[in-house]
Amino acid sequence: AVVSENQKFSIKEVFDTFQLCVTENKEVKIDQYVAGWRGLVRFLNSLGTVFYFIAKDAASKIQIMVNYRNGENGAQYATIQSMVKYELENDLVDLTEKASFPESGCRTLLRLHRALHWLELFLERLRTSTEDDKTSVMCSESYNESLALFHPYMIRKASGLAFCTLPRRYTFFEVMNVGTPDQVVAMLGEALPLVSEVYQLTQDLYSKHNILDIP
Ligand code: 1PW
Repeated sequence: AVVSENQKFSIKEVFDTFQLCVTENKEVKIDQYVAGWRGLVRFLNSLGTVFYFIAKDAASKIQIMVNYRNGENGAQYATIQSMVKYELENDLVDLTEKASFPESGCRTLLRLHRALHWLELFLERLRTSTEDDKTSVMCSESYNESLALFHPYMIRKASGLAFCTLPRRYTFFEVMNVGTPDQVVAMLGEALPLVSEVYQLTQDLYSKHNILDIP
């Protein structure tokens, strides 16, 4: 069925897309990964204008990946595994300092990958939270444990300010648009292992090739 653009967003679409990422031999498909991220950016944008700067960076990285997919070597970018192999074998990645390839696929995807870890930690907190827990606290705690470790002071500051504007838990659940709070929690319980698998497969791959620190 054709999904109309103005149909109301549901976070479930995001998780459905991430679920489609993993192939039978445990590779991660870039088209679906990027589609999952597109949904996340829509979600971030629906959280208000302060999230615009966060969404904007993710959106520009999504675009870089889409351009590779549509480019003449697009087939090499079918999965994260094939991309890593292709870019490393052809010396298309700046491994130690920024030089000739400031927008390599490996480097760009690594940024999204790190952000996905934040999302995973945050959603897990959200899932196990109770009514009075503050989304801003859950969000900044998970950020500090993950993505913040890679961000300079100014970005950490700005992110912290953005988190303060997050709606309270109940409203947040409404924006996710999957049903009652109980249904959201149940959905998160099903969806998180999927996000987690995608994260772990990517993490293992990057770790195996020793490219977790691409500048
Ligand atoms: C409500 C929970 C939502 C979680 C979604 C995660 C969105 C992640 C986007 C964070 C971006 C913050 C601002 C941008 C910083 C960039 O400098 C940074 N990008 C990321 C994704 O960390 C690093 O990219 P760069 O500067 O090395 O190209």
